Amino acid sequence: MKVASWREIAKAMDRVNVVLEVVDSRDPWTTRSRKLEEMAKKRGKNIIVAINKSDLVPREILEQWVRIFDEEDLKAAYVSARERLGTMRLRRFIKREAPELPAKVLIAGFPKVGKSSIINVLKGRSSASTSPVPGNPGYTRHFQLYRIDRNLYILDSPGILPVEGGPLEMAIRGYPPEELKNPVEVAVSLLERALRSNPGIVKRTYGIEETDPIEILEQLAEKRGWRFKDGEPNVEEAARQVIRDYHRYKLIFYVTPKDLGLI
Ligand SMILES: Nc1nc2c(ncn2[C@@H]2O[C@H](COP(=O)(O)OP(=O)(O)O)[C@@H](O)[C@H]2O)c(=O)[nH]1
Ligand SMILES: [Mg+2]
Repeated sequence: MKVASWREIAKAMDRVNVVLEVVDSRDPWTTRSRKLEEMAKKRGKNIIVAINKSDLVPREILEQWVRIFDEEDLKAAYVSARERLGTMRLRRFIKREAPELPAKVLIAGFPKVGKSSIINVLKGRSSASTSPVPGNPGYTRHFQLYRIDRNLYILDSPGILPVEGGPLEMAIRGYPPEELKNPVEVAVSLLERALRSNPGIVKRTYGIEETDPIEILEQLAEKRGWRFKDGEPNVEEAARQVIRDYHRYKLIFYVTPKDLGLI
């Protein structure tokens, strides 16, 4: 996973007039980056929030998120890059919100929010013929501006934001579970959220009836035969599995604005 530095992001930002911040519908609040938003504001760049993976969350919740972002003066639209839902609307939205045409767009966000998928759908059928714009000053191999149509150019390389925050935030922001120092603590929080959001989820995903997160991890380790050397269930491996399953959409749940006390 190649992560850009904030300096690189800033440099890329200087070449565009729109920043498309991609967040994950399952938890838009944690996957947004206030730092990115501030950088964009300071540079006078328009920001559009693409709430991606909308196929995983009910529409009414997505509508709530759009309104919440709106209250923060951020234009937002939900899309599913995977199902190609809302992507034509997103194209039109970007052009409408650009300060001038062509819209030149940097797509940025934390790892795995779907930046590359969105770039691909925005390119659409024209992708075969897209090519770097010659004479675009200062562009490098890493940040090439591609012409999608007369009014829409995008930087071909997404800005991958460095993953920062507390352990739970880092996990939700796509940090690999293998590299987390305390996966158990993170998995416990994730399971608490999952059970709150979708009480039947643990039973459906793992066939485990338990509702206490630690017990769930123990039973998962037992079921899979993961043990520490002393024979105890290896809850750390189970915890990493739970985080992986969140990343891979096997453990599906989402956070609502209400859960976070935002409405
Ligand atoms: N369910 C769902 N998965 C998506 C969507 N967009 C991307 N993904 C998946 O999310 C993962 C990361 O996508 P990718 O575009 O590589 O994210 P990036 O790291 O931000 O560039 C992949 O497994 C995609 O298939 C979406 O709209 N819905
Ligand atoms: Mg990518």
